[in-house]
Amino acid sequence: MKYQRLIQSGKCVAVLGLGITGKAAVRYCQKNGARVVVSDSRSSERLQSECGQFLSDTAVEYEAGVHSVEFLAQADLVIASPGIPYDHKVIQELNAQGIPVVGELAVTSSQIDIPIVAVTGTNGKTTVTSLIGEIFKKAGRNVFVGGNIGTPLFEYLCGEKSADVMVLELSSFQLQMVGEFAPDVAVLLNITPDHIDWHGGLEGYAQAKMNIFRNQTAHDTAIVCQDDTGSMAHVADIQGQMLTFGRAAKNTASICHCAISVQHAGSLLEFDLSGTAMGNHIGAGNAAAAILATLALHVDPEDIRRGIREFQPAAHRLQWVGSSAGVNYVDDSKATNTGAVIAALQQLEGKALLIAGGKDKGEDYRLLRESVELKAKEVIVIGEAAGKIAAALEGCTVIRPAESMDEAVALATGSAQRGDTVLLSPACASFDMFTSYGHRGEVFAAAVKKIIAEEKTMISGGLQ
Ligand code: UMA
Repeated sequence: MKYQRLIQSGKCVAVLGLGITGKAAVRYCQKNGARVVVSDSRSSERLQSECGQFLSDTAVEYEAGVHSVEFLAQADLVIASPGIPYDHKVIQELNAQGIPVVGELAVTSSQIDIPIVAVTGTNGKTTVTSLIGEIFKKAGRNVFVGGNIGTPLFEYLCGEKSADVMVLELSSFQLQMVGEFAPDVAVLLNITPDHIDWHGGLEGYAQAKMNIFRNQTAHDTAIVCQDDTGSMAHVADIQGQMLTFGRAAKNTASICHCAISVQHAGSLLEFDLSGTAMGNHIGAGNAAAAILATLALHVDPEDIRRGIREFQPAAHRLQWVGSSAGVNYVDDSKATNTGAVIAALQQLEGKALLIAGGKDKGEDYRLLRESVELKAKEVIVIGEAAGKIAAALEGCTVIRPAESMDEAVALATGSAQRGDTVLLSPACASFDMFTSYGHRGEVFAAAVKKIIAEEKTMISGGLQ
């Protein structure tokens, strides 16, 4: 409520950053009668070319290429996009002047009167968020699925608001400024190093993640993974009812291969994942989290089983893209941190030809050494971080550089043998060579298809 009174007629709201969140924030604030101004770090030309239509449709006053205190101080409230570091100089200066700078969750949470499931973690959050959404749909619920997965909460609040339950994927960026946000069910999947440069260290990153539980009370549910040391090191302050999942039998949801046993309301529920997309080492943990979250909101176990059975995970997450001569090609372009790469390597059967690299996010690639030694026959390094990764993995396995994705796939294919997997799992952001991780995955898939087609041509040529 605190910030809502600053978003109305007679008030001015400044929106920092005109990306997906920023645009939705502008619409939301204008709908509520506030005057809105925008500040974006892009040059005036770029902002005009990328957002010209939006700027003229909304007729907002804006500054480009800079975030200046002089411009922003006209506002009663500043809404910052998630990608803007909370320790940005301008945010500190505005705070010093008593102008509140907040994130989307802090502004919107008081406007939501339906149950909220919030999901965070370094890896798996998009899959778990989508799976929970799918289960609610199977249970006949009208569910809004949003947050970091794509649709901002501001956008939901500008629309029909017809959902009866909400599932939000939340990044550490979004959790940085939560205000009074208190989800009914909060899920923390794991904490391993990611966005370290942005948060100034692992502890800062972990603290942001733990904000998902910060405003919960004993009536709320907190779900954590007992097997994840990064999460368990931080659970002492959790106020909600804590449910755990993991390999040990003592967990609320205990995982044994492809089966999950759940202690629920005095009885034991069994979930068999075999034959489903979740029927593997990583999938089982994600399914366990989704089962606990949906049971907490009273979904029928049969609807949960149906949701899991029919669930198809999103693209670029350990996505099989083809095979040739007994070699599998797997696109895990979404793996933009070391934890995700380790998880991918653990999950693979056989050996991997790992393609890694891209734009460095300040990761310590030495964390990959153990998994690489165990599972990777070779690492092909690409992009800006190629040298840093090669140095960190020196002595673990064969390391070879490649200039392009085509070359990386060709090198990996040349070394692969029957039963091996060529795995794109970069541990880095994509922006040095590609427009997004999705684009990187598509370029990988195109290179794979080209190689498979060439191999087929060679085989049929040889048979003639
Ligand atoms: N900008 C500035 N000043 C800065 C930095 C950025 O003005 O100092 C401007 C940029 O010009 C840009 C805009 O801010 O136009 C971008 O805003 P943003 O980076 O906050 O991103 P949005 O477009 O609002 O998208 C965000 C999430 N992006 C990030 O957190 C980086 C999207 O997650 C999310 O889908 C969307 O909100 C809706 O909730 C993407 C992501 O990469 C998928 N997330 C990271 C991840 O998953 O690892 C956290």
